[in-house]
Amino acid sequence: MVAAGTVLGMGTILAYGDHRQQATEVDAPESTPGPPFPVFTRQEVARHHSEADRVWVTYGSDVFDVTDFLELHPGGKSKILLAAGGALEPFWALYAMHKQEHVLELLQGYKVGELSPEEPPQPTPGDPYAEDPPRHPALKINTLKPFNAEPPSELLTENYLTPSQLFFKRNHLPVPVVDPATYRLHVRDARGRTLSLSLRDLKRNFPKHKVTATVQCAGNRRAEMNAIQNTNRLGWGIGAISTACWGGARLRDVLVHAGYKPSDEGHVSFEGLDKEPNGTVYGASIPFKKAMDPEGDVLLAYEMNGEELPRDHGFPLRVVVPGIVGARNVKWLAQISVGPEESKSHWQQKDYKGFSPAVTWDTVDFSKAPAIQELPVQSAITEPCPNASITPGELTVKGYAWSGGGQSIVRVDVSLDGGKSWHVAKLAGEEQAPGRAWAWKLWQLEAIVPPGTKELNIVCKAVDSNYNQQPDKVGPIWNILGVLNNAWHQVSVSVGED
Ligand code: HEM
Ligand SMILES: Nc1nc2c(c(=O)[nH]1)N[C@H]1C(S)=C(S)[C@@H](COP(=O)(O)O)O[C@H]1N2
Ligand SMILES: [Mo]
Repeated sequence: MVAAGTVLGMGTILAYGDHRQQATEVDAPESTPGPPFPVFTRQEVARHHSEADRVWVTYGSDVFDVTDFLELHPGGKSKILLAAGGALEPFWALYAMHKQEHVLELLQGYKVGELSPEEPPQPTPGDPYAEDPPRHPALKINTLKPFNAEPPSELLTENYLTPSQLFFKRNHLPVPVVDPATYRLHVRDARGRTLSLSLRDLKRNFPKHKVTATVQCAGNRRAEMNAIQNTNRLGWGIGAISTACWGGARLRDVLVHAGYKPSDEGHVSFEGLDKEPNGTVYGASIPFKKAMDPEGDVLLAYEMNGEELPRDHGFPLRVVVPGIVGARNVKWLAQISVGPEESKSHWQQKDYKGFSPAVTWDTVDFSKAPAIQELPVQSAITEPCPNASITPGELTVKGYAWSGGGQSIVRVDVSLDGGKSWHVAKLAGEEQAPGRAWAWKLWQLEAIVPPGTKELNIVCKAVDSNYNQQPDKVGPIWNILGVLNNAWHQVSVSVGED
């Protein structure tokens, strides 16, 4: 029971001291016999997910009421609240510094009960999603079936490489079950034959290449478009974007092996193993030029953040097309072909295209707009969260910025007054070669909020290496598909008394 607070800042030591005294009065450590704890089900725990209902969490089979610890948490209140009503394990797996004796001891002080033994969940018979993998509870779910979810803003820019479990997930169909031993990638070669490559062939016969690249869905930030006029499509927040270090064979090497030459032309089409009930598979294509470009860094990835590709992200193999819209990064890759035409797939032809705000479902002509490939310059504020209440004094504003096509981010401008005056944020992230800046920059601004301020309207906009900037308003770029929202991101917060 020695000073758990010694690793903490001065301010918190006192608070911890107070708490620990109380804790030793109420709690019954293992050594002290006491009355047995009440028993709760997971459902009962789940009801305690907000301060109003008290905040409960579980660890192992113990239940804790940590409401009184929220303000004392060195990692901040908003982070504990992400685990409210559920288990700490998936969060502490990401923030493993919690697995220290002083943290566990501190937690014991808040014990209020134990979990009742539970029945394992029964799968619904005939559910095509029954084989979907387990997911991290912090993900904000857009739709469960198919699974579409994004990391909460509070965690999105905590790491330069998004932990794979928190990486946004955008599935159009159930996650296919693939046996890596019998898996084969089929490549239509230059002479019209089909090459069949095992995972081992891909790993052994082609050099392994690693690329840090950001993937962004064209629908990122659609919620802001839906607020103007509903598109009735997934209301993504600012989190349909994430960054990973991908490892795999270069697509270029595989195409050369299949007899293609850099002077060839056309499109490279990809098909996934995920199927609609009628047998239609997910598909998309990219220009042959991008696929063959020695500086294009297009990968057939079998690794994500140094580990085997997770099932949600395309196990055992996916395409990673740096700088290009997420939709072309085909997961669970089954087949590659080269031809004069783009992929015939619905997702290449009838989706993921940009239109004028004037175009309606009655007037839309999909043949008139090019398929989205490189995405425009983008940025968003991840901290503070919208409608947060802050205090005067020091304020840290955080976010991400990224541009498509390998353009780097040269600057992020941040305003605290809705765009009247501006500050330049500090950028952080991997330095990547010009034209090959595939990964985002995280940015941060330290500002002072003067006393007497009532509210802040925080705005950010990024500038890429082509000096392209984000448009100021969402309205004029609204479109029926709700794609390509890269307007200035705005977050309003109220400022309370210090
Ligand atoms: C009741 C649950 C929790 C308790 C008792 C707790 C306790 C603590 C303690 C004692 C520390 C300081 C550790 C040290 O420096 O040795 C800490 C740090 C931290 N915690 Fe938690 N934590 C809880 C839940 C969470 C959750 C759910 C998250 C994330 C979603 C989280 C994120 C963090 C982070 C990011 C830090 C590092 C802060 C910094 O170093 O700036 N914690 N926590
Ligand atoms: N086979 C297959 N590939 C796919 C998809 C899919 O549904 N099936 N979704 C696409 C879309 S729209 C996006 S934005 C990215 C998302 O990748 P992630 O889930 O790894 O974040 O995968 C793309 N590749
Ligand atoms: Mo997407």
